[in-house]
Amino acid sequence: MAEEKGSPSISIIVPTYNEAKNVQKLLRQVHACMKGYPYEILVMDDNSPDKTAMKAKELEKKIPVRPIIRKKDRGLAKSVVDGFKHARGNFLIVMDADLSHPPKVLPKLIEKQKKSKADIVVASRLVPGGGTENWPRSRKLTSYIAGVLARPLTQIKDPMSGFFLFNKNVIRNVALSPIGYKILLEILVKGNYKKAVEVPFIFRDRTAGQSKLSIKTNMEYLMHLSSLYMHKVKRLCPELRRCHPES
Ligand SMILES: Nc1nc2c(ncn2[C@@H]2O[C@H](COP(=O)(O)OP(=O)(O)OP(=O)(O)O)[C@@H](O)[C@H]2O)c(=O)[nH]1
Ligand SMILES: [Mg+2]
Repeated sequence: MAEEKGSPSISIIVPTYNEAKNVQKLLRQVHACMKGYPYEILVMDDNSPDKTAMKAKELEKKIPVRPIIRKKDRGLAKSVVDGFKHARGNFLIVMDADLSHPPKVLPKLIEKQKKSKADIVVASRLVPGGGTENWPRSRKLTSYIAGVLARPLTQIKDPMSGFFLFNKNVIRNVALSPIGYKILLEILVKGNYKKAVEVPFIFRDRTAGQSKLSIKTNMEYLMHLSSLYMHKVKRLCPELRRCHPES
């Protein structure tokens, strides 16, 4: 990826599974919103049967997109972490493919980082101006409970967001062991950074394709949460770390 003078390069990482109906629309919108920024998009596809990666590849000549097909160790957070390894940018952005994360927020994340010099900028549903559109009460409740359970781990109001930007140095030499969906929470708990900030955005429900959220996702979240609490406790108690140095 060509790097323009004075401005860092950005890698946008998009995990996909069966997003053939959304991926080209997303790529076009991202490209329009990223005008003037040196960037690349990595479509991290878990070998979708609907050929999402092929759809992305069709735009390769017009848009700086690299579709990467993954056949092993599938999963949302795992594919995102794999994307971190392939990324060439100094700043990494993670966003969903289903247009729930509006591409017009991308420049806001980038400009906020430049202004605040934050290491992490989270697109947040839970700061003034942010929110969700058309969520049923059950989903609001699950999301609320998930947020409450994570509160002691971070100051960030929306650590469940799947839409965020961070400096690659934050995860340098950090062993990420993602389970399920919530990779931002793991980065906030394990990463090396001084400043994390939030910018508001409205999460819109997908209009095409299907959600991959399931009961299993919620169970995985609880497992993930307990391992992050253990990590935090060991950081605070060196004695425990000496007994269990592996984590
Ligand atoms: N690579 C990969 N991507 C996935 C996997 N599961 C989901 N994704 C992608 O991760 C993003 C978020 O998944 P969604 O199913 O939209 O989850 P959600 O946004 O929490 O739920 P909805 O509001 O129902 O859309 C989308 O871009 C999906 O295509 C997976 O197992 N592997
Ligand atoms: Mg979605």
